[in-house]
Amino acid sequence: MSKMAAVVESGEDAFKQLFKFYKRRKPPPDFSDVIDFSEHRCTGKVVPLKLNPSAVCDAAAYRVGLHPARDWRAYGLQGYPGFVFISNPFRKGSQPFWIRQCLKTYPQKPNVCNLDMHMSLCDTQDIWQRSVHSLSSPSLPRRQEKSLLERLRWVTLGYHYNWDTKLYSAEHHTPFPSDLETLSQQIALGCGFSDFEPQAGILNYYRSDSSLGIHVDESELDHSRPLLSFCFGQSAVFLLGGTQRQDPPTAMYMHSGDVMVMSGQSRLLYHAVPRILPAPPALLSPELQNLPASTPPEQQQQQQQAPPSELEPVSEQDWAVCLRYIQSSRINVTVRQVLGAGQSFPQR
Ligand SMILES: O=C(O)CCC(=O)C(=O)O
Ligand SMILES: [Mn+2]
Repeated sequence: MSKMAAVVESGEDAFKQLFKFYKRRKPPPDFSDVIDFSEHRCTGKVVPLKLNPSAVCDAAAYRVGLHPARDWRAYGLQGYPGFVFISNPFRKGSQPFWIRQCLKTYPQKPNVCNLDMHMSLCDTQDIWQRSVHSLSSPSLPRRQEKSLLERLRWVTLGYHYNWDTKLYSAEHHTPFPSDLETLSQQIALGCGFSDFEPQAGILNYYRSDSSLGIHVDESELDHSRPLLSFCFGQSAVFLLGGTQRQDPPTAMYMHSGDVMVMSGQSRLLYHAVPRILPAPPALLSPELQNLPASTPPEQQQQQQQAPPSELEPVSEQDWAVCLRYIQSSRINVTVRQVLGAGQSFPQR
């Protein structure tokens, strides 16, 4: 019997126990039951999934940094209909753009972040500018205070999720970023959702000792729409459970660039992130090759031959800050449709 099986059999609440098992530091847990989709092996519960590549135009995918949809490696899990795992569909050199958006652009106003809860508008006006100095100077002595970027835990986009009431509202809304909207729609199209409307986003920023507790995302009013999840930076163990909080979960790794779709019968499953893990170098380093604005002439020529991309180049200075951040942190972006077609918020 594996160590994990012994743990599960010892009590009723299998999810809680496995969460604690993977969160444990000393002694470190046995990770051998964690599914790794990057190994491209369809063993155990893992099944290859046929997506709908003809629904995604190659040029549209290219513009947001994705490979053509026919090259996406998609997997499902037996017992989890509607769950789709796409193993890093991003082209090399495109993750830096999305990482920079998550760290420099999306935390800006009018978006909302955890720092707004206890700081003045003026102090959270430019999180990036106020953090770059300490994050780009590796030789600085040990700092007393963490930079704002290091204290960033979440950002909300579009209909802003209210963490206290667990509700969205018509009143608390700002425009959803159009680049993230386009990226999400390409992924949704490939998964057979032609009318997905990204209306709310939650960005979670994890340090190496962070975790995310067991929960279901049920605040959206239309559960027939998929929930999309994008990962960047360090890896994580993700636990996908059942419709009951105590149902035993399946553990899987999420690496940088991986995309997960929870739809259909898997849209309302319990899930959690018990652990952040160092990314295997082979999975992260090649993905983080930035193609900066000042690319050498021969490479520029190669880029000119490629179709136009909406991804604005990331400057070397910005990338140095992102790289330093991402070397010890993970960013997760979930994109949600809150309202169905023609639906509105109930009157309160
Ligand atoms: O970080 C993750 O992979 C999961 C995030 C999540 O479940 C959420 O934001 O609701
Ligand atoms: Mn969630």
